[in-house]
Amino acid sequence: MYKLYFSPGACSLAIQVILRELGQPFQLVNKASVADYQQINAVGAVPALDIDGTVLTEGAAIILYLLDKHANGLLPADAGPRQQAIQQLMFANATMHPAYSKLFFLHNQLADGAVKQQLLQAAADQVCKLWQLVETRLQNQPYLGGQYYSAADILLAVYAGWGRFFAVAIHMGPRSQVMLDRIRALPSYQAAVTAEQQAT
Ligand SMILES: N[C@@H](CCC(=O)N[C@@H](CS)C(=O)NCC(=O)O)C(=O)O
Repeated sequence: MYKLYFSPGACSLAIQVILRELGQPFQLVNKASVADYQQINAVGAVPALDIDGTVLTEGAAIILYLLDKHANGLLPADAGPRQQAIQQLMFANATMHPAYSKLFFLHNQLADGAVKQQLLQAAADQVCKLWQLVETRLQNQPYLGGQYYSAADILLAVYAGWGRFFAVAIHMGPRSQVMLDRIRALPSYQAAVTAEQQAT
């Protein structure tokens, strides 16, 4: 059985949602409950997915592994749509996530004051530009990949919740809001949030 290492509200939530979408049983382990988590993932980050003693790390790699292994509608099989879905997944994981990570870094490292606020605003402006790209992408389709939601939409729904930690405005357009609301309303998403609360 899969064992998913998570931190509440972190990007590991998306992995849990995907495991539920795939109908796969798993055990949740809060990173905070592990004495030496670096033995699990030397980087120290979640998610990490233990498969019978073999640990996978890096969220996008874990997602691609799971979507290749289990039948699903989240990753198309045909080369063209598959490339697009992977591109959107990487946009979320390797572009949007690091943009939010800058906010966390500044928030944690800098003393409160004008400089901190200025840098947080600059980082938030970058995040807003990326949400504008999402909004443009959703001009003629409800989800990043088209008519159906994909792993990228699930990741974005998790990241979108992070803005509340910072005293800066992060604007998302109306189409993005609709997409995010739909993803957050998925039974898999709702169950994942509840499971994290119960496991914490
Ligand atoms: N490139 C990694 C980044 C993962 C990451 O930044 N995870 C955050 C939570 S969203 C984390 O664990 N941060 C705490 C830490 O790095 O110690 C991935 O995609 O899995």
